[in-house]
Amino acid sequence: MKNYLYILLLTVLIFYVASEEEYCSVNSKECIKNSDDNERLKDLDNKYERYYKEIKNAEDNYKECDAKNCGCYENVIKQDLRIFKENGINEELINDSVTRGSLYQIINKKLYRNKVCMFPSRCAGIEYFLLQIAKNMSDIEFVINTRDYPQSNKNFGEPLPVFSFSKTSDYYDIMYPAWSFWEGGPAISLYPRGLGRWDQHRISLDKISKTILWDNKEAKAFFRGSRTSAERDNLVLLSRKNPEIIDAQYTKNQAWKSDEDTLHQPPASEVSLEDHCKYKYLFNYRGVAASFRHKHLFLCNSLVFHVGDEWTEFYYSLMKPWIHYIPVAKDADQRQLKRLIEFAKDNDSIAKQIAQRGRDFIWKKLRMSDIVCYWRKLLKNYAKHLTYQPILRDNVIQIKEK
Ligand SMILES: *[C@@H]1O[C@H](CO)[C@@H](O)[C@H](O)[C@H]1NC(C)=O
Ligand SMILES: *[C@@H]1O[C@H](CO)[C@@H](O)[C@H](O)[C@H]1NC(C)=O
Ligand SMILES: CC(=O)N[C@H]1CO[C@H](CO)[C@@H](O)[C@@H]1O
Repeated sequence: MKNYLYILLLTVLIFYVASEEEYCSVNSKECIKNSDDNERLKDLDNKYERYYKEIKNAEDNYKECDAKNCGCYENVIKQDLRIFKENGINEELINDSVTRGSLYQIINKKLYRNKVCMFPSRCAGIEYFLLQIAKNMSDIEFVINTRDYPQSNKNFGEPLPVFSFSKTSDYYDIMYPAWSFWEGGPAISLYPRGLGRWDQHRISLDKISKTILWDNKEAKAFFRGSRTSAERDNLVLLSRKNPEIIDAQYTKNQAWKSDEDTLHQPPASEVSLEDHCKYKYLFNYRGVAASFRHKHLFLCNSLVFHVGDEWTEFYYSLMKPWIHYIPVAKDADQRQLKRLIEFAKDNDSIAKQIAQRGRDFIWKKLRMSDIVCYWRKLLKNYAKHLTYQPILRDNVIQIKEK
């Protein structure tokens, strides 16, 4: 009997969710479907009031950081290392971390690493930067995790000084600039050697953004990516219903077997980063961890809708919702997604301004020189926490410039 009730309740609930659009037009003041134009405008003032307040609030509290000497990111480094401040990092702690990644050493201005790297092109993408700063670094050793997922969970075991490119607030990991700034990013058919060369993408995206100016962009929301997380489903489903304002489709990934893996429709073809710039509104979703798409989208000078705020890279916390991007709750339903897009469409000057600020942040504060600077500052600060003098280990190989 209990089971029966439960199933009945579930059925009603599913029906209710599925028919939400129809329900809301009857009951909700916020729903604009079926209402005449006058009412629609009156409604819009109310429904956007919250967004105006958020923007005003964000602008009142925003302070531009000083990009000189990668100063914007000093607090990120401080915060990540804080947990090791009291007791420092001893050799035992490093030994405990070794299984979580690749052990690197800088000894006598030379760079060394364990013989085996789990993802060689990711290690190469990291070593490109390490080689530049090794020349001016005291003797240190550290463990770099090249997997997507962070390693030192706050709920299990002692804090481990493991470097990871992305994390949530549940992890102690020390963030470092991802390998994909140079090489080893996701390999899709458009980027068969793996996304990398941030220096080159910066320039090509900037060029495109200057040929497709804001007023010439299509006032449409756009997303292309594989179904790495179901968080993306709502936008894709909404796009199927409202193709005139959204083009969000799933592409294949390596695990693709049938249309089921692209939410019961054939996979769409991949779209280059540059071709994203044709659209005014670009959605960024996390993947397994933070998405490598993120920084690229901003350089289109399009408005970024950034979904979820859990997964971060080292530079994310300096970018503020409503200043640099439109924040979207990770569990936003279709109605909420649609409303945010309509807000941007109806308020073009606001949308354009946020897009510009987002672009300016990435263009001026996330340069290749900032990445090198971040690595240097990170390792210099990390070095202060080591409680011992590292010596060259057995089983390491020297990494040399290619
Ligand atoms: C750490 O590991 C190295 C290499 O296995 C070993 O020589 C060293 O004694 C270990 N140090 C500590 C404190 O356990
Ligand atoms: C090397 O480090 C020292 C001390 O931190 C600093 O004074 C010097 O400018 C650095 N040199 C280079 C080339 O970065
Ligand atoms: C600043 C701005 O563009 N505000 C507009 C937002 O959208 C509503 C509804 O279309 C307009 O009334 C505002 O003027």
